[in-house]
Amino acid sequence: MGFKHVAIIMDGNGRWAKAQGKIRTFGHLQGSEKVREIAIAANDLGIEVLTLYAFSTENWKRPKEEVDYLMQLPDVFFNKFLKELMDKNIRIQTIGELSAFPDSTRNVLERAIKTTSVNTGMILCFAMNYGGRRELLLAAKAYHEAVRDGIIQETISEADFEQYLMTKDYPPVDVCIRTSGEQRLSNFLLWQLAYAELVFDPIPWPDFTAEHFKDVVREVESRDRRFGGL
Ligand code: V0D
Repeated sequence: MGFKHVAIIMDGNGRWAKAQGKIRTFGHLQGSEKVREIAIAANDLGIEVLTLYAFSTENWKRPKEEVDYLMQLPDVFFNKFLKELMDKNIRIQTIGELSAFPDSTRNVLERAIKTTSVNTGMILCFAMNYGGRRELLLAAKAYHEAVRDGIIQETISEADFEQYLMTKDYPPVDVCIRTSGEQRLSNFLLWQLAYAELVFDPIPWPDFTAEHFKDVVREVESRDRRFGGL
């Protein structure tokens, strides 16, 4: 039984570029090419949902030029890859608060979500202006309002509470991979990673390959089978 939901913290793009004397945005562009490659590999493996940490609630603190560059990456990405996503039957979705993005970025995202909504295969979910604590705070607020308005009973069950998370329509996260060696969650999917396998891989995201990704996922699946079940 293969994994249904894989999450990735795509770290190391800026450092990778700097290490070869290039500017950070060159690493981001290279990183977006890897999104395509790894999404296709995940689709090949039969994964149902691939959630990628593309932009955190902390990323607004980066220099304006870098943020501006990142804001147009979705457009560059879809101009190059939308046709291939359609061919592979892949659906684009997002988690996070899109309202904070410029209209131009939001329009691109909304168009891509709509265009690919006819597809029935893997969901490629971009976490955009996403933070795990923010998600939990918004869920707590919505949960409170639903109890207050008598929409749900105050049973405080985990299953009920999960319905207020941004990932409510997705299967549980089986594994989270962080590239480039840092061993932290950095506010990604805090609730969802409670039981997930964690992989901290030293390879920076722009050097990650489809073959390596498949090896990592298969290795963790066998780890999970040996220690997880009854
Ligand atoms: C930069 C590595 C694709 C991480 C990957 C706006 C840092 C490349 C997208 C993308 C980013 C997002 C949504 C979408 C289609 C594509 C992307 C950002 C950064 C932040 F619908 N790559 N990518 N978005 N990087």
